[in-house]
Amino acid sequence: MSLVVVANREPLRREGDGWVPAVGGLATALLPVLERRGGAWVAWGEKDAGSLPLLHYPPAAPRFAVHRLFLPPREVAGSYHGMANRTLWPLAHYLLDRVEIRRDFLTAYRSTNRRFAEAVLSLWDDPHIPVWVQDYHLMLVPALLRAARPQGRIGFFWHIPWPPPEVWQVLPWLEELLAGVLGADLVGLHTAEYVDNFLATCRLLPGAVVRGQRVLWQGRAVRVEAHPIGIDTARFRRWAAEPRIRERAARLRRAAGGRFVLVGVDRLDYTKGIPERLAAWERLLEQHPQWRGQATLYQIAVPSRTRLESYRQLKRRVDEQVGRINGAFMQDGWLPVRYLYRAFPPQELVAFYLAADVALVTPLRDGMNLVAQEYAWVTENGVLVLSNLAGAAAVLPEALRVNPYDVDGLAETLHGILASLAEGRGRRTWEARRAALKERVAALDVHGWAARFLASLEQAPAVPAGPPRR
Ligand code: GDG
Repeated sequence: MSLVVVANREPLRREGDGWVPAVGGLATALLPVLERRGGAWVAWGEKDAGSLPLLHYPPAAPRFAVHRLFLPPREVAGSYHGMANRTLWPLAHYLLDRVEIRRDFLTAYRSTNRRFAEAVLSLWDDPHIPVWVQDYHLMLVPALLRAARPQGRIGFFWHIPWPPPEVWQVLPWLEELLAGVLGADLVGLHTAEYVDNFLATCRLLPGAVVRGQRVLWQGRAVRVEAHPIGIDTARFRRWAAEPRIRERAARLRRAAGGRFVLVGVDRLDYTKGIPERLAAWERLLEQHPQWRGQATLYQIAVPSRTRLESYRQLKRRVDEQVGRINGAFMQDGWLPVRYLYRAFPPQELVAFYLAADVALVTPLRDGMNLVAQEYAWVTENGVLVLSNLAGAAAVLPEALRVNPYDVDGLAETLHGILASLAEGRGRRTWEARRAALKERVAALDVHGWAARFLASLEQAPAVPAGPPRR
């Protein structure tokens, strides 16, 4: 065994009688690493962990094991649906009026984090084997592991934005959570901005000293680095070449009827800016009637966190908006919005990417946003419109950047893009941007992401910090 990954989500999903890799960045990035190195993945076994605590993978010639934890439903309610999704998620996305501060959430979070840490400790027999803890569900785990194995090699990656200290100060238990994360040797975030914010937040922690990109804490030096995540470029290239997918893309264009297709692909989450995007689309159709009958927006919204009232509310809002826009503008079989509220396998998303002249990736905040990279990588003649508040904007500077809150501005930008495409203006510039973006996405490939983080984690430990000077 040579690597232990700890994440809230398991990396495999059921298909028929067997298990196949889950869709999504983390499983894609880390399953091949685990297959190569051997190791273990510790996760919440959401459905049936009681009866199936251990899975070996790949089934024919197992290389690693998935340890699936059973979590009592009450604890899931407080820790996952509570602290993770109703406190930390909105806070990290700067949406302070949605943050719920509740002590029972903290109590449950402490106890699930303890269960995860105990599961790791039961199989982590050699402190040289790196343990890599993932994301905001597990902030206390690094310190729990550190307390039990002072010499252990522990990494932590934060997948969502890390806001500045002024935002974190809303949280009464910031110190406890931050001390939890600082149990790691290496903390990874997507961008330099998040790294700066993380370091600035550590200055709020009594006893922590920030030196360059290190935090001196309890006699150790914790390194903090930007490691922007990418996509599996080889896989997306293969999908984009499949005749079945290309035919599907052509059908989507024909079904749309007009000249132009736009696409949005998001989990239905209030951070993704879907109502603002639809409002911009509505504004455009009101103010520039020449696009009626000519341009169609495919909006895919993948159901997400449907147990939470705020997500149900968002769904009602989006349903209503789509109904209103289609009711107002539909004509002769043309629909301004084609709304799909369901999940799609990623290869089918590729058909939408190939079909679209414009992708609208306009989150209000986003740690990275992989849809932006997927579209930029796959598209052959499209334009990527990207929120300047997504982590992806830092790594894809050639995208056309917008402020997702500025509905009028977004409507005018879209009008400008459609007009330039319709008139064939600026073709060279769009081509140059597209080529530059493809190079960026190639360099960010997810296999490199995992390799770079682990290489940094496995470097000789940082020089002992010595007593902190102030
Ligand atoms: C978090 C952070 C950060 C899309 N539709 C379906 C589907 N997808 C895939 C996409 C894409 C992924 O899901 C979505 O990734 P994002 O990055 O856009 O967003 P989050 O889920 O919020 O992820 C984010 C990421 O972690 C990685 O660090 O970039 O900022 O919020 O790859 O293709 N997958 C399935 N069905 C769909 O219908 N199964």
